[in-house]
Amino acid sequence: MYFTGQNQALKLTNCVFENNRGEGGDGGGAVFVNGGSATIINSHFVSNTATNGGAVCFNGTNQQVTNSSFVGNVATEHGGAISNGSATLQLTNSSFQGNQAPQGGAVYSDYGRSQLVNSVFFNNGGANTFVLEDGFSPSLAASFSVFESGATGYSDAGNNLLSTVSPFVSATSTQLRDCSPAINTGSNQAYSTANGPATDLAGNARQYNGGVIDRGAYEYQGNPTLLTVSNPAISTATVGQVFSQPFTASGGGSGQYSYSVVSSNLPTSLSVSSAGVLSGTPTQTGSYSVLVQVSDANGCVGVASAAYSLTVSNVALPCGTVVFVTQNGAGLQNGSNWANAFAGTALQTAINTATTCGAQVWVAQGLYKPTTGTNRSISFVMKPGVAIYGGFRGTEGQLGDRPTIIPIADQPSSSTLSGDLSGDDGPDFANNADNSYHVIKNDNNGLDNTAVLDGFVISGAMQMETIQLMSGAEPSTVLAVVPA
Ligand SMILES: [Ca+2]
Ligand SMILES: [Ca+2]
Repeated sequence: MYFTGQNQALKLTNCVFENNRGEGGDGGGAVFVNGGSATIINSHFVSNTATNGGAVCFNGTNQQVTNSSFVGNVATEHGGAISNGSATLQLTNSSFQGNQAPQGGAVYSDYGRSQLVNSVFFNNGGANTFVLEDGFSPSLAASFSVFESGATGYSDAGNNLLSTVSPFVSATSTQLRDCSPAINTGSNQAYSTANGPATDLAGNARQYNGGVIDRGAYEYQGNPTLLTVSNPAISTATVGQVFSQPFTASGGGSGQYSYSVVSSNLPTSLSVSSAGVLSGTPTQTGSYSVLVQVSDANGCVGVASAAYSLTVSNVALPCGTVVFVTQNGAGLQNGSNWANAFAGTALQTAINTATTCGAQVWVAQGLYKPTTGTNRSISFVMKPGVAIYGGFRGTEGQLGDRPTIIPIADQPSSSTLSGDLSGDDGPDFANNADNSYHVIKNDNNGLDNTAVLDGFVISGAMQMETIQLMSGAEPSTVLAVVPA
């Protein structure tokens, strides 16, 4: 069908366009609107082919497509289902499946501005689903719609869903399957604003039992079997203690649930089993999150409505507890003894873990740096009430068992705090440009003589700066080399 005419309008309703072909430079395998405004309602476009706009090519002013379905249309250049060069295109409650084009499997815009609402797209080319031509400021804003995972080219105007499995009953129909995420998740208000008709593409009432409208061209007739996942109620864990909490699925079709992780920053010590249990013995503190999905034997998938958050903390230590650190760490790396010492990269964590009521941090011989990265501004920070002792062999049971510390010989058993972050310092302090400004920096952090550093070699700090020396009430500015 070809339609042109400035300030003229066309309305198509209850039509099927099947196996039409439009060849040549412009396009529209089924419908070519070359000027004017078209309204397409409750229509079905199947297996049409064109150069641009396998089913429909819009060039004109204001276009509307509502309750319509596009399946298996092909463009040899742009827009497998629709090529839009019109001023505005409002797509409401429409479904797109298996449309193909080199650019824009579902919709291509060369300068058109499109709005999608309550619509469903699956298997239209993933990242190629929507293509907007650069340089003509086209736009394509979507809300209350469903896309296959990986679809790009649209701007998210809110309430969109991604699906890894088809929301449709088959590859050739855009009817919704019984567990489709499109069921009862549309916007009644948006449909009303678009003046949508009272019946869907199949002639059924658009709001089944008067409820929430579905996304797509068809309203599901019945009660859906949606799968959902609930996160565990407990959201805290302790370093070194066994943790086990289940995710809980409900709904869906038949068969056994199988759980998997959508996204996660969990440490390797914690994992989610296919039975939906998050378990393990955490070895480090931190805040973690994991988003879990569940599938059933019918291939229905439900994703938790939000990621599960887990905070892992150290057990609160009694006063006077010793926290142990070795260069490589050991065991659970929670600092409880030499066999479970914190790693050297967690020395600051160990200091932070120590309670301020007479705690000690025992550090074995080895090399310790303020950061494993390159930030020269990071330094070790001491803490009031915490004594930090170095020079241990890593086996001692008493403070007095340490090897004799002889500072003047510069050789205790060498727990070295080094600012040489790259490990490349040479003779005459060569290669110091990467070194920490301060290996230890206590900047007005409330220390008193209960904060002790005992038995360390401190080396490799590199800082030239102007500081203000506090001298009574009269600060004076001097240039000084600030020590490590
Ligand atoms: Ca519904
Ligand atoms: Ca260096």
